[in-house]
Amino acid sequence: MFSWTRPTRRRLRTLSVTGVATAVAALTLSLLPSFAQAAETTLGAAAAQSGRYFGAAVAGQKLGDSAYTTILNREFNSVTPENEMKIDATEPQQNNFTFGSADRIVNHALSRGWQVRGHTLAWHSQQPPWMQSMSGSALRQAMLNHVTRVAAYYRGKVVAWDVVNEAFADGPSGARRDSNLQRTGNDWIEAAFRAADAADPGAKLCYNDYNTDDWTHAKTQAVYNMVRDFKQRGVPIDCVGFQSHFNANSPYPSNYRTTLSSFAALGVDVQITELDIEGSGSTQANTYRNVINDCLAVARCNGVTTWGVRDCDSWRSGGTPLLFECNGNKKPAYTATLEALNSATPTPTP
Ligand code: 9MR
Repeated sequence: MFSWTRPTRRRLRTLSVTGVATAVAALTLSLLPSFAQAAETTLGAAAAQSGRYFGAAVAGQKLGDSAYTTILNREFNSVTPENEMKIDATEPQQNNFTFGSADRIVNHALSRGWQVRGHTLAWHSQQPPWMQSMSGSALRQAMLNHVTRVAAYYRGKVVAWDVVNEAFADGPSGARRDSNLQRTGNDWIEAAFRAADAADPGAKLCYNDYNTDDWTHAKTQAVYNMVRDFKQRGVPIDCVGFQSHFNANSPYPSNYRTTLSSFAALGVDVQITELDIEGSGSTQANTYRNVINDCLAVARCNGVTTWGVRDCDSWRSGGTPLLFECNGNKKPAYTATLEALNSATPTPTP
């Protein structure tokens, strides 16, 4: 008699087989993959088992593509508008706010009971021309007005905002990134967080960045020190987003889990906000599995968003970094991600 039971998951069955040892082994091996997927069959439902969400960056113009929405609607339960909530999209002329493109995505999500991550209120990039040419106190006021108006408009609809995006420099300096916003004064980031808090007290307020995945990097440490300082001084910050765009030049680091847990220990949620991993086959699948397992190991890592749905939807489509082929087929990376999510304990434990 051979009996195999996966220890932690509900709704998994016990396999009992009699017979010669080789036949048992062969049968077991052939059944393992399907048993590993047996708990839930979509990413969103699998993530929900441990109280997490699984999201995708959504491009509004693709909502008319039924091949795209079939996958989106089946697999995901959170969205981040890929470009539609950025400053150039929502305030193309100063004090003239346009929310139509973002609303289309928000309504698609909310009508299905999904979450929305807002991206992003204050950023050096994708500023409309009027803002690019501003400086000093006029720019500071314009930035705060933007944060206030957009966060207030989406009050109650956006679960978490990337209040400030990519404000630190790459490389060994650990310095702030130079930008027109930074030149308004070093306190521009906390000013943006306070404005967002006043406009939408119920939203989780996140700082979001890339190349902050390796715990030893100066940029990671600089963001960590800022978040620790904010928590100590009572600046309203609730979460840190790790974009996690991984490729040969910016590889998944073996200390990623240390990074996530160290930030979480400061008393903030951590979220994987723009995940994509260039590559293919089992190598790519294994890295996706590692990333998901790292998140699952940290109680305050409460969700994952991939930066797009299919490879051809990606900003780096040549690197085939996502979970679905362009024809909609699930990749090995999808299976690895689903298996990892299905292996999580039912609710995050501290
Ligand atoms: O995916 C976005 C792409 O469509 C835009 O052209 C680009 C413009 O800056 O922004 C991309 O999204 C970025 C995100 O807003 C912030 N982190 C890096 C993402 C990839 O460049």
